[in-house]
Amino acid sequence: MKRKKKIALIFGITGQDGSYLAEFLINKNYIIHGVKRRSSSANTQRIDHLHDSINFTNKNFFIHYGDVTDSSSTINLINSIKPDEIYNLAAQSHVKVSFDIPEYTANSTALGSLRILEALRFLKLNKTKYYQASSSEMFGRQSRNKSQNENTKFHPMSIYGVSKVFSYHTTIYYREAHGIFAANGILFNHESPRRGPTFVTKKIIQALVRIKFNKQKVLTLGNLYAIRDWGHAKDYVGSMWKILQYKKPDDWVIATNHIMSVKEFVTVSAKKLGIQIKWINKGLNEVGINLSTKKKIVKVDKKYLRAGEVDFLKGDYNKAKKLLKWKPKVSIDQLINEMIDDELNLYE
Ligand code: NAP
Ligand code: F7E
Repeated sequence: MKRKKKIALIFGITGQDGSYLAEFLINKNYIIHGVKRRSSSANTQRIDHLHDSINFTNKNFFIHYGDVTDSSSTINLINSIKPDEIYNLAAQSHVKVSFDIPEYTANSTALGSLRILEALRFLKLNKTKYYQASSSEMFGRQSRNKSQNENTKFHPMSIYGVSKVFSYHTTIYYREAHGIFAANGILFNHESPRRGPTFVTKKIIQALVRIKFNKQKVLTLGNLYAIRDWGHAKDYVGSMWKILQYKKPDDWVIATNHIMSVKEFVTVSAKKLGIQIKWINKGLNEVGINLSTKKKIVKVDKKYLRAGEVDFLKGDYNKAKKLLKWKPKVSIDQLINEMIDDELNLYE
């Protein structure tokens, strides 16, 4: 007998991770339903290739309007689709922006998870599995000499981080109190050519490529000394699926355990583009000079500094490695190469 195809519902399908996850699940033969927000201009560029071309309509791929700040659309979609798996990737995901729009961030990033889980409880869909996109930002302020794992105490430094802590505990509450298969993936920073342009890796690579082609003069950044554990989004979406296939719902750190500062990321990326940077001065006066042209190409502006900064993140993913058999495949070096190549393609 032919096995019935599994149905996945992805909130946040138009985002970086949503698009890679949709590709991953298509390859696993899932029927995919995705939720997109109404916007005044197109917001489906990352997924258009999956369902939409002149001669092609994917019969296993459906997009619906919805919003996790809207309970009625959330419950109606879940009720009509009755998915086997829900991936909640929807969020106001920019940490710096969460200082500017804290209430909306809490509404989408914190209460969004509550609305979905409450819908599952209310509809008695106790076979549907739920994945929560938790974040290393929940760890927030940490000491510099230790990696963070599933037992590390949270100390969030933004309303984004606080909202993710709410969703993390809400997920565990529905698991323990209502028996829902609800799991947290605590993912450290992950990037790709599809990364939004205001996140630091994409911003750096876009700017350096433009500088190389004389389309931009200077790259302006905030804290050059923040340290992150950067991986590839394509690698990380595989862990989301594995988390929901594990024999029981649990909480998992997903990371690479390799770290780099923002400043090193700039230096390494520039070098790959044939630009040698010499750093001079300190604090807000620190600048990066292009050694061959002697021109200032990197500077610091306090408008990119954060009221609450997370200085250091390094993930210990041993639990996922041992039990999920998950490990990152793409190194930071390969990630930077891929992001640079993608950007260079725009100019060639
Ligand atoms: P992203 O590119 O910003 O994507 C976020 C997605 O959520 C987009 O599809 C966005 O729609 C959607 N969204 C935002 N507000 C919504 C709302 N009110 N209702 C419905 N959808 C909404 O983020 P990402 O990098 O793919 O990350 C995916 C998830 O993982 C997020 O929850 C993020 O917080 C979390 N996370 C990310 C990282 C990382 O390093 N990337 C690490 C840990 C956790 P539009 O396209 O219309 O904006
Ligand atoms: O900043 C510093 C900034 O905005 C990284 C989200 O996906 O990962 C992401 O959050 C670091 C920070 O990512 C600029 O201060 C310096 O220390 O790329 P980012 P993030 O804040 O770490 C976590 C895990 C998530 O969950 C989030 O959803 O870089 N930085 N100068 C800068 N950052 C930005 N954006 N722009 C600058 O000019």
